[in-house]
Amino acid sequence: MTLSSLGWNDALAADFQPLSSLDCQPARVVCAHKHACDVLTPAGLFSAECTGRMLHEASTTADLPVVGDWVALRLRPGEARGDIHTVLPRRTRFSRRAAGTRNEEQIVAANLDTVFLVSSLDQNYNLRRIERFLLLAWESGAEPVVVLNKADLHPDPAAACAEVAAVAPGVPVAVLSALDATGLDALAPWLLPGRTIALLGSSGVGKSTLTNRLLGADAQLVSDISNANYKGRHTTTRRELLVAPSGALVIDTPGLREIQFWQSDAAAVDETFADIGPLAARCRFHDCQHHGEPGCAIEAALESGELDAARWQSYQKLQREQAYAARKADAVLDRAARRSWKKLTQAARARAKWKMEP
Ligand SMILES: Nc1nc2c(ncn2[C@@H]2O[C@H](COP(=O)(O)OP(=O)(O)OP(=O)(O)O)[C@@H](O)[C@H]2O)c(=O)[nH]1
Ligand SMILES: [Mg+2]
Ligand SMILES: [Zn+2]
Repeated sequence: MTLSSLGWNDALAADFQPLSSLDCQPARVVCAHKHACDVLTPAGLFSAECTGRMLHEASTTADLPVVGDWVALRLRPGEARGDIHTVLPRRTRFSRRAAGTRNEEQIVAANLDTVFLVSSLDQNYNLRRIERFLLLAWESGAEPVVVLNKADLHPDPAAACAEVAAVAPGVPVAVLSALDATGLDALAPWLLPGRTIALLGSSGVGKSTLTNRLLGADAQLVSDISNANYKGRHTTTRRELLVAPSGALVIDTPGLREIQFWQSDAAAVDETFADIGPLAARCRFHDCQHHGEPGCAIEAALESGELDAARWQSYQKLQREQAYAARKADAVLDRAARRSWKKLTQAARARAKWKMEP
């Protein structure tokens, strides 16, 4: 295994350059716990802890490593363990708002090239949920692919595929059954060496079943380090990022129950609803509210059936949520800025006082 087979590239190398003097090496996070991680390097798998300094300087959990991150690792001499000094800047990140009331970003996985948005063609099949996932995927910066699993449970998978393609303009849609191992070939274009793919979706849609299919039977055994070379504690490790036989790096994630947006941007809404923008551009007034104005192309399209009413409602709802999330994120930034300003001014006052004292 080489760094590039783990997804390393020139841009990451440039970011890492100043850290190499710290006696650190790059490592990829395959599983993140609270303050510790399992990381993979060309030499194998290691347990690693964040340094106290790193924990101290982390202002939110988003500053701590997540699966898929690249970190600067310093190995402890003679041990299969090391310390994480920093997280390298993330290329892409799949985030949502943390569950509960806290207004905090939860990063589900980082440095993804592709996200497989897995839905099941059973009673949980839901176009509106697919739209929500698509919105998160567009915000992540990774390329989305909709995967419709459990085709064996649907009377007409092709019809479902067409329906999904209509709400996911420009996004590839694959229909398959992970259980029967049918239709898996459709995913081959993304399963490329050194490319990182995360499987995301609600609980029970078959992400882990599909992951196992993509990885083959011995996947869990691939490239685990032989701890025989190292003294010290034996470490048990759990992995979420695994290497597929094709060389692709596959991340299985736990099912997302709530899909709340984090600092979502309006561009992601436009991408998710790529059919609506051009339609609205045909309204007579450029600031048309699509609410009774003359020459409204949206209302005409709703009437003719060209635009599905449920999709239009979903668009409006997600747009409102997006605007709300953006306002909230701004407020958090404001508070953080004010806090650090207060610290600065307090320090300055303390200095001034100290100078004035005889
Ligand atoms: N009929 C059918 N069942 C499937 C298929 N894929 C997965 N399942 C079943 O769906 C159930 C849930 O599968 P998992 O792979 O655990 O789902 P998951 O998405 O990983 O769920 P979480 O880990 O909770 O997020 C299991 O009972 C699987 O056997 C499929 O293609 N067809
Ligand atoms: Mg699972
Ligand atoms: Zn209009």
